Amino acid sequence: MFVDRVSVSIRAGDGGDGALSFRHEKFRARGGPDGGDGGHGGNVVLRASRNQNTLAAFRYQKLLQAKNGESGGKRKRHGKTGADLIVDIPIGTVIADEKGEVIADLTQDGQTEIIAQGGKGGFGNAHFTSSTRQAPRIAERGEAGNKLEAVFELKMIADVGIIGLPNAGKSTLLSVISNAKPEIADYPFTTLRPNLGVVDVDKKHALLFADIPGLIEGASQGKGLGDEFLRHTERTSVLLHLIDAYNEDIAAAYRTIIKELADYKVDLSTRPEIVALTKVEGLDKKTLASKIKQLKKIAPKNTPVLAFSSNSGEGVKELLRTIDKQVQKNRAKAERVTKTTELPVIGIRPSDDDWQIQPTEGGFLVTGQKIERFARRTRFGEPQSEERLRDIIKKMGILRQLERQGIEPDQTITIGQPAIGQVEY
Ligand SMILES: Nc1nc2c(ncn2[C@@H]2O[C@H](COP(=O)(O)OP(=O)(O)OP(=O)(O)O)[C@@H](O)[C@H]2O)c(=O)[nH]1
Ligand SMILES: [Mg+2]
Repeated sequence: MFVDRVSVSIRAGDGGDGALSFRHEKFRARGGPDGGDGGHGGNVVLRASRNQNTLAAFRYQKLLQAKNGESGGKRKRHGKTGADLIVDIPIGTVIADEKGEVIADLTQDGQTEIIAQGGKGGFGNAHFTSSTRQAPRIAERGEAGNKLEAVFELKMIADVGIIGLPNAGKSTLLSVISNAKPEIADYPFTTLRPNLGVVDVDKKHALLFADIPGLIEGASQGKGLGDEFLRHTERTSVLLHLIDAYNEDIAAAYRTIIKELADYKVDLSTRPEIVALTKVEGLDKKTLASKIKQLKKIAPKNTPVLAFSSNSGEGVKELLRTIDKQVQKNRAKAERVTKTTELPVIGIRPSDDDWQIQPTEGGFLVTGQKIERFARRTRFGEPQSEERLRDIIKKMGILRQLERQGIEPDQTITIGQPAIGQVEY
């Protein structure tokens, strides 16, 4: 199991401001209010996709930002809604907030989750006309979109484990079929830690390959680099066993690895395997055919035995096709066995409507998601806007509580910490 972990900044779009404007009419000094509403900000949406296998993309794209809504205009013109940002992530990605609390856990292909909500657009003053208020000077500010610092974590299980003796050409294969750039050299134990690579089999799907450090005889007793790395292949669908075609005794090479697989703490020698000879670009057909025949004899029945060259590219496509077929077959089998999927863990967030009050020097401090949201939409200093906020404070039942706690006529109500704004009681 590999753990891929990235931290990502997430910014939903801000809502556009509502417009404050009055109609201009030819024969009237001042027409009615016609300020349009601001557009809503876009959401940041995560979507689980089977086409994504790693979080590698987020090492380069650390900021996920949806579009802001546009401001409203004259003549009741609505501001344009900000587009959502839809981000594909691998199935099985767990998303946590800065405190480490899990906020989403995407377990199924196509499942989506709004991870950051766009801010609502502010109402323009046209919205606030009423029989008693014919020239409203209230226009709301757009709400800020949600912002958060998130950690994406993916526990990855490779589909294919590339194994073999040192120098077999494992890393070279990974480098030609995937986006990985492993170190390659003509001495043993070049690879000291597994390399991962995503291989696009076709436009629709990709496979995750793990290039495992070379094994030698006695690896299970700690020889060479030991066999600890085989743990990464415990749950792979297929083992791709590579053998250097120029090895003097390919049968012995094959058996050495199989023995080490058998001696690993769980017997891996019975796992589905594909055997492939490497570096075959210079071999004549006859020699190659006899080598393949030799391996077919000793490998378990129905084990595909192929040959390819990373240098010339011959046989690579067919190898990938064979691997893909095997992976799909084994996956289908595995799915039938483990139908008991775990329940997704979704963090419980406090209700938006909650609010708290506490006394301050000149009055009271009110905090809470919803009330703070309204405060952010308010243009402080505009009497009518403040009046409206006071109305909301009353409607939410906050005022009653303030009165119970003994708010005095000359005191102020501060909203948010740090303060977003203040209104008089
Ligand atoms: N001629 C030829 N040489 C190859 C081919 N593939 C790999 N090689 C060479 O074989 C040597 C070993 O390749 P690596 O990919 O590093 O082998 P490895 O199996 O990853 O080796 P370790 O990491 O040490 O276990 C390098 O010198 C490669 O250039 C091939 O298709 N043809
Ligand atoms: Mg290597």
